[in-house]
Amino acid sequence: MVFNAQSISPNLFGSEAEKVFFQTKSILILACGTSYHAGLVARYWLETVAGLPCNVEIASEYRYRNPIADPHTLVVGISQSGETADTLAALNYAKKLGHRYSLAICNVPESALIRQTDLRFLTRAGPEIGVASTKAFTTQLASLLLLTVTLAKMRHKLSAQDEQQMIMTLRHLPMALQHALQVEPQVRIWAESFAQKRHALFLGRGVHYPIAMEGALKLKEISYIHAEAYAAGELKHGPLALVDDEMPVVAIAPNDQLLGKLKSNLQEVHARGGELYVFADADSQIAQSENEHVIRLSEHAGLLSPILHTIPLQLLAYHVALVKGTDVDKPRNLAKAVTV
Ligand code: F1P
Repeated sequence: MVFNAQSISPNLFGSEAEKVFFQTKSILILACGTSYHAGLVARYWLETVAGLPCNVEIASEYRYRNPIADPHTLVVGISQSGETADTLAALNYAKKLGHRYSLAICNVPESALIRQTDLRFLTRAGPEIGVASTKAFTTQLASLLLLTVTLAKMRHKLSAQDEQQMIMTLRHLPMALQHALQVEPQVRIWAESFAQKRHALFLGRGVHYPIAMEGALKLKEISYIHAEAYAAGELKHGPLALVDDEMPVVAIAPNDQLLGKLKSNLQEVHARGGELYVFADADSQIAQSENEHVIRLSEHAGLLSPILHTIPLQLLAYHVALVKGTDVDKPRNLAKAVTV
């Protein structure tokens, strides 16, 4: 994605965008797989920064429900390929129900999704060679953050000073991602022991819960390890029964306001003899111990944190796949674009 703006404007999303954004009172996001996880992250941003109600639906299920449409709801379709049949069908269904305007966040300019939507934001991540979305995911997140900031600005939720701060934050993203990539040698060591496992649990809270979901999906897709993600507070409602020394538990533990709560969930894993693999920030108050391994990114990155915490999770899936000798670019049974 190319972002050189001095100020953030609706024009980033096409010439019609200003008119549509002024009328927008809520957001409906439709997507599948990794793109769905990007939508779940965006919901936190849209609610918190732009003060907009937001609903995120799995596109493959949406058309089997009878939701109430609202012409002031902007429908956002997210898709790397822009050819995912369920996402296209869900957008059509939303239109039929009475939703008026749609926006595509997509990587492929000539795709069906781009043709069928009113507004568009091209992520320009370059071709995704592998089947599993990786750079498409981080660019989708960056695009959704830009959308959030644009809507927040138009809704007067952002002062000029806040906007400048946000632009600085977005400009800082490439460098912050470079730093995040530096944890690769540590992740490679973890991958050796993960490759021996058959199952894994991923835990996150708040905006990092969908990041845990994406980490689990990547491990499944390219390493063929059964992985499930839970909101950490859900542990005691069932999954805790699975925890033993054969079940690695990966936790996303940034230094945010939910860290204290997350730590008490991790304590429950500890007490059952589980082995913890924690992705923390440099300033997260988390101590390494015999059964608790910690990899730290740089200091807590605020709104950018979910984007940065994606990197070590993608690296983990990648290195486990390399150790296991699976094909990282062409995982069995999966297609790049699911067009049926
Ligand atoms: C959705 C998706 C990808 C996944 C795989 C199959 O694709 O589920 O997230 O990695 O490629 O399709 P898209 O709608 O984002 O192109």
